[in-house]
Amino acid sequence: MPPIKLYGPPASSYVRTARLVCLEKSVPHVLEPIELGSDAHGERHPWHRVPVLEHGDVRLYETSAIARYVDEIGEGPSLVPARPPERAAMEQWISAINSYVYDAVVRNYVLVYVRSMLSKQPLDTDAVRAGAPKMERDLGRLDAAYAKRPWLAGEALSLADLFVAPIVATTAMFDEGRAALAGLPHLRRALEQLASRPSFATVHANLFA
Ligand SMILES: N[C@@H](CCC(=O)N[C@@H](CS)C(=O)NCC(=O)O)C(=O)O
Repeated sequence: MPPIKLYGPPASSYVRTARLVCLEKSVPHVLEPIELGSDAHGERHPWHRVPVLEHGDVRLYETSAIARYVDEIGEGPSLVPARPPERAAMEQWISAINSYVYDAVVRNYVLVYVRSMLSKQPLDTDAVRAGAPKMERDLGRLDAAYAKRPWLAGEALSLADLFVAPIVATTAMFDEGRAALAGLPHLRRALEQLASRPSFATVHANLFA
C-alpha cells in the first residue's frame, strides 16, 4: 500500500489522532507540511483545518472520517466496536470531543501556552486563568467516563480513546493541567494505558522541538 499523506503540523492534536490510528493499524503514512490558511490549504480543506488526508485518489478532511478510513484499510482488529451500544458510545465521545472538549481544553487552555512557546512571547496568564476552569471541568467529565469502564467505549481501545490521548497528553505538560490530572485517577490510568503503546511514543517524540 502506498503511504497515506497527512497534511498538518505534528503537534496538532487532531493530526496526532490521525497518526495514532495509522500506527495502530500499521498503515504507512508520511507527514506533509502545509502553510495554514494559505490558498493551497483552502483547496485541500475549505475550512482551513488540519489534518487532511491524501491516498491515491482519496482526499479527506475531518479527523473522524480520516480515522474511519484508516481503520478500514488497515490491519488487525478494528478500532470501531462491533456491537451497536459500544459503537454508539464511541461516536458519542468523538462528537463530544469535537464539539465541546477540544474548545474547552485545547483552544482555550493548551493553545495559550503553545502560542507563547512558539512566539517566545510572555505567557498570557489572564488567558490561562480564564481557560483553566473549563479545562478542569472537561477533564473531570472524561475521568468520570473512564471510571465506568477500561476504555471510553467499553472493554477495548477504540478510535474515541485516540482522540483523547493527544489532548490529555498535552494538557498534562502545563501546570494547571498537571494539577487537574493529579486529582483524576481514572483519566490518569487511561493516559498511562495509552502512553504505554508504541504508537503514543512515536507521535509524542519531540513534540514542540
Ligand atoms: N473538526 C476538525 C477539527 C480540526 C482542527 O480544528 N484542527 C486544528 C488543529 S488541532 C486546526 O486546524 N486549527 C487551525 C485553526 O483553527 O485555524 C477535525 O475533526 O479534523
